[in-house]
Amino acid sequence: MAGRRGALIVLEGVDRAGKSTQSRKLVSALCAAGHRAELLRFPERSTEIGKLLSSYLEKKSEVEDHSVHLLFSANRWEHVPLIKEKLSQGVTLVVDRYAFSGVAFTSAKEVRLAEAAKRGEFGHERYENGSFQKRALQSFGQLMGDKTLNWRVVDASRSIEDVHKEIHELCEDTIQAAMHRPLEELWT
Ligand code: 2DT
Ligand code: MG
Repeated sequence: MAGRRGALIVLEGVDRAGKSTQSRKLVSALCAAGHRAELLRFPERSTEIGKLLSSYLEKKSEVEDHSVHLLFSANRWEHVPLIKEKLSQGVTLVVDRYAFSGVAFTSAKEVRLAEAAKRGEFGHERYENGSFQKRALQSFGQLMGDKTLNWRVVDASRSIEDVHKEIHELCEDTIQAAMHRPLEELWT
């Protein structure tokens, strides 16, 4: 069908919510159902910018807070031409984190100094601790106030299969709806 485009599906949430597992399963299920679907993730650590981010996240290097925020943003922008091309070709993209993680994780830093004094770090990577994730979750809640985006909240405490079934059903609807919306709306 002419003009038929793919949907941009973003999975957001705190660390260990199951986004990566669900993203992979979703792409497989959509492809099995006859859609063209591909997986993307951010940060995408394979590019030059992505390598800087990976090193920062693994605590192998230090980057000033504003600068690292811009590097995360640049890491998405360097993929926007590819994203637009795929969507316009009719490929549905399932994205494991996008700009909402950028806002949520940077804003969660703003009260870090006071909290960090009280709590120990217990993750391997930067940001992997309970108090930081809690603030990021609060920020995701605020971002969901934007009703121009089609947010759906999925209860990730259930089994992998139950969560997958719900996400897959939601995405089938989204793919149908996306076909009737022009691509330009995504970047205005
Ligand atoms: P993964 O564990 O999903 O690889 O993420 N992050 C992510 C930011 O701080 N800003 C961003 O713009 C993005 C996309 C969230 C690694 C960490 O990177 C954080 C967790
Ligand atoms: Mg992680």
